[in-house]
Parts: sequence; C-alpha cells; structure tokens
Amino acid sequence: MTSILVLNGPNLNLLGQRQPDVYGTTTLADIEAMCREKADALNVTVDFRQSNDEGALLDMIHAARGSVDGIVLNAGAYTHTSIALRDAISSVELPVIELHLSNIHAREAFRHRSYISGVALGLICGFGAAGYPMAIQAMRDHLEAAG
Ligand code: CA2
Repeated sequence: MTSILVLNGPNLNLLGQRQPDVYGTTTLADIEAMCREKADALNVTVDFRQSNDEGALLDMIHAARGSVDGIVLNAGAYTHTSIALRDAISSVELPVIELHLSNIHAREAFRHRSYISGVALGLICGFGAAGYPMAIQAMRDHLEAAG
C-alpha cells in the first residue's frame, strides 16, 4: 500500500491554541484527522509527525528512505533557514511536496525565500488546513502516474 509521511516542523503543535487570527482555530490534531480521512478514502497510509527540533526532522527524513513512498512537508520557519533540510530532501530520493497553511509569498519578505522549493516536487500554500488533504491527493496521483 502507498505510504506517505506527513511531516510538520516547529511551532505547528501550537496551531489552534495561539494566534488564531494568523493560523486559524484548527488544531494539529484536527489536521491529522483530516489527513487520515483523506488517506482512508484514497486507500493509502499516512504517518503523521511533528517536531520542533531540526535534527529530529532530519532524522525522520533520512528514515523515510525505503520506508515510505513520498513526503508532505510543512517545515514551518525552517523552510526559510535550513540548508540542512534541503540537503536531506535532496539525498533521500523521494518526492517531497512542500506545504504551508499560509501563502508565504503574500507575507513578510523573509518568508518569500524557501530553501525547500528548489528540491520539492511541488508547492501548495495559502489554503489553510485544506492544503493537507490536497497534498496527499497530489502525492498519491504523482506516485500512481510514476508507477
Ligand atoms: O504557513 C505555514 O504553514 C508556515 O509554514 C507556518 C510557520 C511559518 O514560520 C512559515 O513561514 C509558514 C509557522 C508555524 C507556527 O504556527 C504557529 C501557530 C500558532 C501560534 C504560533 C505559531
């Protein structure tokens, strides 16, 4: 069965609990439930993780090689800072969809640069929590087309 890792970076555990004006009231647990519902509908499996630790995220990307078919990554603020995450994605030889709740290009200039985009299969941003099931659908479609 197709297996997708949904990986969430720093501060995303705070979703729904702080700054609802910016990030909404949906919690990360709500988003995980949305992902599981989508995965069930598509007959794929989802491993849903979050870490605030850049090293832990790197370890999870490394471990994904050979154990999952693709990665949906909301790297949070590490998107804009982490060459290490970019290198891990390049090395893992798996398709990675970069995902953001907000439209990073419509926000502060420092969020316009992504170290992830250049090594990602594609980018979904600006659709809030709905972007997660969109990304799972896009990954499943990509994997199916790739055979
Ligand atoms: O829009 C996204 O998904 C982001 O990856 C979210 C990151 C931000 O640094 C990126 O530029 C765009 C921030 C996630 C932090 O979420 C919070 C949620 C509640 C309270 C505070 C932060």
